[in-house]
Amino acid sequence: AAHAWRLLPLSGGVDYKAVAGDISSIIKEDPNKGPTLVRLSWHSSGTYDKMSKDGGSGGGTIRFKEELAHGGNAGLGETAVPWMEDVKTKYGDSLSYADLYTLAGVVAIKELGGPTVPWSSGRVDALDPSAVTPDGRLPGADSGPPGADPSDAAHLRTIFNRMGFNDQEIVALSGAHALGRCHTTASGYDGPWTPTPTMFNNLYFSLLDSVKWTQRDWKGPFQYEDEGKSLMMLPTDLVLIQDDDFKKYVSMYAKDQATFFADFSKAFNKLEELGTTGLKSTTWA
Ligand code: CCH
Repeated sequence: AAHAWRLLPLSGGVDYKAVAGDISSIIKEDPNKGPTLVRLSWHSSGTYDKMSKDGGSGGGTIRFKEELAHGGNAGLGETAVPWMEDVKTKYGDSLSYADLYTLAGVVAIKELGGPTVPWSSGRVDALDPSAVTPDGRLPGADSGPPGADPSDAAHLRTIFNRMGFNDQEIVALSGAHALGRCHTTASGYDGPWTPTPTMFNNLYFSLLDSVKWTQRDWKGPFQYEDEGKSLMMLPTDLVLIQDDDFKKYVSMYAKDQATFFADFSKAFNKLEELGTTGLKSTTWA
């Protein structure tokens, strides 16, 4: 009995290494789930507004149908959100959805070969959808030729400055499009950005910088394709090489994967902590 405390789980009742292990198993079984979990994690956080100080990952509100109905979240209610339910059930009330969704993103990034992004626990779920922010806070990839609103540099800056990110952080975060793909059943866009969509690397930047991107001729929304017609870019991706202040970071990350990993790690950690209070730095890997 003198040493009974040793049996207590760490960090307020949840063994986050075990939770991370359960998330890893889901990704190992189907690596294509990893990128979608990264998207869940980012969308759960990307609603933050630094002026009104609402939104962000803190309340885990992306689980509510009201938030999943937002245009930018198309597909997540049928994929990443239900994929996390068994993990949530296993740990019960001691694990918040808000912690689970943010942890899923950093676990997926590491599992797919990326950096170990620092992560903190302690988010407390909102109990009802009243904390869901209005639709329109996530970036729109909207179709249109260069310069068309809202697929322009000003749109990206408006959205990301509202969260508190500068040009360099916007470009670093965008490198997550090394992972995954667009689904016609979700956003309406189609295809992967890189030939290795389950590997976290700096290929998004080198492809953006070196490939000749042309408008795809198809019935779907305006998007770009490469000459081989196997890769894609969104109008908002191309903005990163059309705007000189963005482009200098694209060129830098295309040449230097280590700097990309370091900068991405800092920016993603910041993203996952927007709109939170009282977090505790947590060893998860
Ligand atoms: Fe993204 N993203 N994203 N994205 N995104 C899509 C998919 C992924 C935009 C639009 C889209 C970030 C920034 C932007 C991921 C991570 C990040 C899709 C396809 C669209 C559209 C969704 C579908 O059809 O399934 C736009 C616009 C921006 C503007 O900045 C940032 C920042 C991140 C993370 C840090 C990942 C990962 C995916 C792949 C998801 C999957 O299911 O494969």
